[in-house]
Amino acid sequence: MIDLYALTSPNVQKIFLLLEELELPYNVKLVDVWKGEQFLPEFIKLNPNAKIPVIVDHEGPGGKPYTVFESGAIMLYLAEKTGRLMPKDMAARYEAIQWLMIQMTGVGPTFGNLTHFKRFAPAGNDYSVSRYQTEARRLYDLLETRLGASPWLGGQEYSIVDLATFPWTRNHDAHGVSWSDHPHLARWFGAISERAGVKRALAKVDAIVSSRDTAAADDLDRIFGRGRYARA
Ligand SMILES: N[C@@H](CCC(=O)N[C@@H](CS)C(=O)NCC(=O)O)C(=O)O
Repeated sequence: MIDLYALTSPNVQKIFLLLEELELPYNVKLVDVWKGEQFLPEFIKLNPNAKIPVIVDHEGPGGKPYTVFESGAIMLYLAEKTGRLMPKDMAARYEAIQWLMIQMTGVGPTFGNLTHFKRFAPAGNDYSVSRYQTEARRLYDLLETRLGASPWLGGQEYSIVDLATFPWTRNHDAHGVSWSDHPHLARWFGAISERAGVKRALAKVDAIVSSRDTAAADDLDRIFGRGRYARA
């Protein structure tokens, strides 16, 4: 059995998607990051970086419990554990890993910062909005070009790379990007959306009640490292 420490954000959605796709049994343990539960000592023991997602695999290597944090590492771990959703051939596998790294280091941080500056930051951050909007558009175009040359983001096979990137593209409208001028992304997004495991995962995420929209000013200051929490 696997424990998944989670709430609703895209990095967490990735792991719901993967666990459902792999049909592995798991328990969801909610960590309300909007209330600061990621900073509780018992959670820091699981992830010193104080972020979700985290998994605890009670049948880890050697039959012992094993904890994994960082969504990309969790996906690689579950792919290796099951022998699924990553190419077996080394060259193909490293091609996929390169695109996984683009999601982890480019798509996730850029789209996340774009949402932050558009939705949560006080007004007057035009430079930041412009910087992240421009980089987000560049990354959408990169994914479009990739999917024009390859059926899936990782290469010839559907893989964890598709499941890692998909949740970040669900907000493409809010990112100011339309599928009408990204036909390859539209084809890819539609195909993933139709998968049974993806539908099950998104239904589970939708059923989780997050306190994001009701968070108090101090809760927002804590998660965003501002106000009395700022260290600048
Ligand atoms: N690189 C990490 C990022 C994880 C992350 O940013 N998690 C967010 C939710 S999506 C979180 O826990 N935020 C709480 C905080 O920053 O205090 C991963 O991919 O797992």
